[in-house]
Amino acid sequence: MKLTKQAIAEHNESLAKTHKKQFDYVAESVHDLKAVLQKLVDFQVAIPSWALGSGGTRFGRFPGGGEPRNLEEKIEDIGLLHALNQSSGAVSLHIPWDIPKDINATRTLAAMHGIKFDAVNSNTFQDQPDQSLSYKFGSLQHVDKAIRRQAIAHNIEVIKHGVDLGSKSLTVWLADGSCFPGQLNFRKAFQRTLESLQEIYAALPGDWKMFVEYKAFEPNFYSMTVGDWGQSYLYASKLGPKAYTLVDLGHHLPNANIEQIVSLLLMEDKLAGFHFNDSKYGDDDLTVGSINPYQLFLIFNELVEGMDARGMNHATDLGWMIDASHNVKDPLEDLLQSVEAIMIAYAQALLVNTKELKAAQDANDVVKAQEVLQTAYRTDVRPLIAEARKQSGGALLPLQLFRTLKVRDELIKERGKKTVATGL
Ligand SMILES: [Mn+2]
Repeated sequence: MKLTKQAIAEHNESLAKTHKKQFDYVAESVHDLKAVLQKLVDFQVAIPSWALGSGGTRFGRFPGGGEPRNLEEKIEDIGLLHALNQSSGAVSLHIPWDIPKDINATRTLAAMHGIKFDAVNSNTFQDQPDQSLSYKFGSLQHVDKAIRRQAIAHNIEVIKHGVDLGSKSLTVWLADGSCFPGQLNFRKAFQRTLESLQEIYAALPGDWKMFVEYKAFEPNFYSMTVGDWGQSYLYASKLGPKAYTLVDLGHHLPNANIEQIVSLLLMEDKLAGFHFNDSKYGDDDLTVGSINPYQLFLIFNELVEGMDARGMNHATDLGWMIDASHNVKDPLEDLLQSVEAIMIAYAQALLVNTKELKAAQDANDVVKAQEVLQTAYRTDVRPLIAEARKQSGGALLPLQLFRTLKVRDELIKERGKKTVATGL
């Protein structure tokens, strides 16, 4: 299905009057409106290739129909999202679930939709049918050198696919760890993992980055070999300047102060970027901003403050990706909501009065500091985001237009009711 410019124009026209009223109201209080809008226009969030189908749990999966059957259809789906919100101009590919069959055709198709290739992701957390050795007891940490070799070779192959596509980074998430006390020598597991990562690091092209993602628990329930930001930071520091720590919002223990982690990693120039999602209990992979939007705002506040302190480009100097799955929602609707939540948090962070905040901090005026932050957080910035979208050719209300045009019904007509996408 292709979304026409005319459909978007008609939708925007029908909402023009209401939008103008709402936009004018909020715009009046925004300092340097033009710059804020431009930052919102520039900001792009990569969509993971594994999130375009219905997600499942180990108990079951309930596909909703019309799911993309191959990489081409996944790129088309992201094209739809991007046409609607103009903020989803990248895809993060998972190998081996989404290996391009014809590189040139894949690149051309993506370019047609204005989609770039963000970080490529390796997978040593499950065994593939054609794989000779098992990752049951880990991959890069494994006691058996032959298994480590296989996992290293896979990561190097992923880099090669990424080079062909024009990606610039490799994300390594390891399920490695142990389920029971005594199963693993922590120190030796760390050393083996480091040595394996060093071999992968050595295969990175000069302008590439390696993102080392951490996770507190699951699938291993006693220890994870890259279990928190400290461990990831250790690997990234020992590996060298091209290695960074990737923060996945769902990969922390409950109540972790993620914004503080982000602030310090950024200060040390070791923050790779994000896997956005939200959670109530653990790695729930829920829609971004659905549970704790204030935390998301506080994270963006640290990002904006920290990136500005280092003179970084908000749009391009860190990796922005969604990593979520949707068990009961239409995946495309969920992704529209997720991108919107990210844009809202970013816009609110751009509105923080940094001068007032600094003055309050220097004066130990705790009440004022809270007021400054919450004034920004409680501003309804949705018309600003809608305006930025309109200026880039997107829809004022992407989700509404998605439903009006009955996009899912069209996709079911094209692809069938029983299609299943590869992914989580
Ligand atoms: Mn992740």
